[in-house]
Amino acid sequence: MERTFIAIKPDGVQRGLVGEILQRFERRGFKLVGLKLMQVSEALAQKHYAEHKERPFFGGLVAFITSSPVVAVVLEGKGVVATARAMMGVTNPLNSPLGTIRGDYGIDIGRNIIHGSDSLESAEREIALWFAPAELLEWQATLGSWVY
Ligand code: FUP
Repeated sequence: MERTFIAIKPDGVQRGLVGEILQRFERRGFKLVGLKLMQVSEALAQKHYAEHKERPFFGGLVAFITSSPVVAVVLEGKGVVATARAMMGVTNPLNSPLGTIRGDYGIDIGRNIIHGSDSLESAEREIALWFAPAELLEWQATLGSWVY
């Protein structure tokens, strides 16, 4: 089953949006397979955002993501990479439709609340970067499910 990596950034954690954001994904039908509150190291931040290392905002981005705890999440489900991105909105919250996470809760591109993998390849890379294999749980809902 497809998996994606999500991070609720320091602004999302500090503003008390963790429960709200996780609830949206859970209600959509996606399954939590990894979840942890963590302090991001400089090294992890630089690896995660390596594609942006020549951009002028790189230093600020690394400083922001390492500034206070982040909630790291792995979600599983049909089409989860693209659907989680659609649920987040676009990079700039001001251009994100109402009803999306960034569109409902953000106004600044540098404080856009959430990260989500942008492709299957990114998801694979980011999950391996942020989680040890033993932190990803295989489990079945014992009450059965009407999602599938
Ligand atoms: P996204 O995939 O939507 O998270 O966006 P990007 O990978 O393009 O950018 C990563 C992060 O860099 C964004 F979440 C916010 C930040 N950023 C800026 O601060 N300024 C920019 O002009 C572009 C991105």
